[in-house]
Amino acid sequence: MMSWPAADLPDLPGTGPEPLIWDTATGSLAVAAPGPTATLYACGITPYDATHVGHAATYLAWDLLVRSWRDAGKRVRYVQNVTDVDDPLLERAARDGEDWRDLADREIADFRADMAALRILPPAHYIGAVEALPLIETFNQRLSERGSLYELDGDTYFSRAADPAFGSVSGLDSETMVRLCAENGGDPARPGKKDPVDPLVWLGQRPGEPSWPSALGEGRPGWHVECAAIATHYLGRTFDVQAGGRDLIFPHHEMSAAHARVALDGDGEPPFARRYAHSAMVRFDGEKMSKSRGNLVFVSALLAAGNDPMAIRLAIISHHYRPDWDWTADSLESASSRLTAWRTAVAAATPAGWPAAADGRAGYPADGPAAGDGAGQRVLARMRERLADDLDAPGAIEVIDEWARVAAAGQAEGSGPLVRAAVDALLGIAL
Ligand code: 5CA
Ligand code: ZN
Repeated sequence: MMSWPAADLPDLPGTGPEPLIWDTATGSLAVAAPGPTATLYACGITPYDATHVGHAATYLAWDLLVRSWRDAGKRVRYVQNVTDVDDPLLERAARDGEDWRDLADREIADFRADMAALRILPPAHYIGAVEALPLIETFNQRLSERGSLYELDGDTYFSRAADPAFGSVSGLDSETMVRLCAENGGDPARPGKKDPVDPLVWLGQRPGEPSWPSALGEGRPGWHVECAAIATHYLGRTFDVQAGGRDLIFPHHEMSAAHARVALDGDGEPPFARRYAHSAMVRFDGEKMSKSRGNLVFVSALLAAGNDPMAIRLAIISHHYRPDWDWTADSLESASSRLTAWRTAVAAATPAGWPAAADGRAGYPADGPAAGDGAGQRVLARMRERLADDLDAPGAIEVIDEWARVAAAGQAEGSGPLVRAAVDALLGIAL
């Protein structure tokens, strides 16, 4: 599936420190990707409603991680899926009398436009569940060969008992697991299951619903196996970071990891992700912003109302990605005034005759004049340090705020171009 266009990433002098990220599985701060190539799988949208601020916040968090990795001199392999066949999408299409494919195509196109407007760097592989059906089939065959699947009235379940390490991502007790399954697409109360939390890997054909042939019978894929198959196919049996909103910790990421551990042999280390990164839930009117609750603030609506996409981006990343937070009506106003202050400061600290940036590019020449850059170099070093420390964007923003006050008073002469490039490359904000 087509990804979206990448914003330019200006070159910065030197390289940043090794990025650390909070790992849910170990409950500790850890090196996000130890090698020269960082591999990331971020769970993508289920395309039945437009991108809301919560989605944007989650994808912005991983965008900051990608930017920090690139700044640390790493190559990045980033994969994201699209759950383009699943219950909520089919239900919405049926409710509105629309073909599910048309609904998905439209929402995916809108999502791409929103991601590009917010300058979120695209994944190299953007993969839909439907196009991944052959991978899912192969993956399910492996699960089947390992005796981890069982049939129940035409549907096929994965037995959690097949994975001795089950629970190692979320660390939850059984009661909580059962509750979260019920809340997140599972069917713990269905009679005949070996264990209430066992997830579907293949759903037998239902009247009026799409289906595909499989060795498990005509049907459609389960949710967790979709991500397990796509992630390990494109990134290898073991990869660096599995990322998603914290509502995906259980059952989704636990189940995908369990599937992979059972289906695949480790390559000297356990299959699936080395680290599990989870972002906060953004609330609106005191409740998690969600399609099912309907309390949504759409990115496209904010853009259509004439808001500067950079103000939307700044409003979101001024919250750290881990603690839950509330989107409020005045979020954009304060981001806009901060943006104006930064732009004024950059202008004040840019030498006369500095070439105007073309097409919004920050254009700091890597071999450019270093004179007068002392303040800029200090800002860059501090921003890098903040962002490599569990994506502390609010900390990095504070560094720019301080610099902007000094620069606006004419006391950071010459540092404008470097700060502008740093804000662009590390925070994704074009000034
Ligand atoms: N397709 C699956 C993942 S494979 C899915 O969860 N899709 S989604 O459209 O429901 O969510 C897409 C991403 O946005 C997920 O990482 C989810 O955790 C995140 N997300 C959903 N609601 C919020 C919210 N209110 N705040 C922050 N992130 C959210
Ligand atoms: Zn997923």
